[in-house]
Amino acid sequence: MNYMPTATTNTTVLIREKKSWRDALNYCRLFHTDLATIENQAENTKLKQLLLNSNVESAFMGLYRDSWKWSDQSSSVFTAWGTQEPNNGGGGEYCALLDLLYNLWNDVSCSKKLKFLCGTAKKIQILKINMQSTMNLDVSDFNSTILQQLQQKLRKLGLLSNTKLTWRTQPDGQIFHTPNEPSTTNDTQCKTVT
Ligand SMILES: [Ca+2]
Repeated sequence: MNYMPTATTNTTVLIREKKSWRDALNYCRLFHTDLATIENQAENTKLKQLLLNSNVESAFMGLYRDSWKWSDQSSSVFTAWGTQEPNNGGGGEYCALLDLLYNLWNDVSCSKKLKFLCGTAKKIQILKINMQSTMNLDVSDFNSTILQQLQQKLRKLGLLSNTKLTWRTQPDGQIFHTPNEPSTTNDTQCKTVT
């Protein structure tokens, strides 16, 4: 089996239920991946737009101190603090907020109950498989059976139970390709999504 390069895509969801930063973190880790990380201007703009479209003024993200770091261990150095922020107002502002009203990041008390942004990391891995058959069968008829067996085998090797395994359709619309005779090998691909 050939392991192809993996790709990671991130999505961010807004949770409207108000929670303290710590409770928000627990919620995100339970139902998503972590509190959201904002790593560049494009993401910052996208998330501000998400709040705007959702009619939500502000929301917690994963940034906290001391010193400032992201809850998902991201090493991102991007920041978009307001000019007077982070000001640690009153000496107890240890969690970061994306604030649409003032168009900035602000440090606020972690015990404040606020809406929050959860990030979900989706990891995609593409596997290329060579199959050999002693019989002259059209494997297309058995693709779901083969996929089930493959999933069982990969589970035994440590595949996570929330991983979805699917065949990858080739640009020509086919899943399986038969190479030129005399080889009986079928070359195909499937992908796993965690
Ligand atoms: Ca502040």
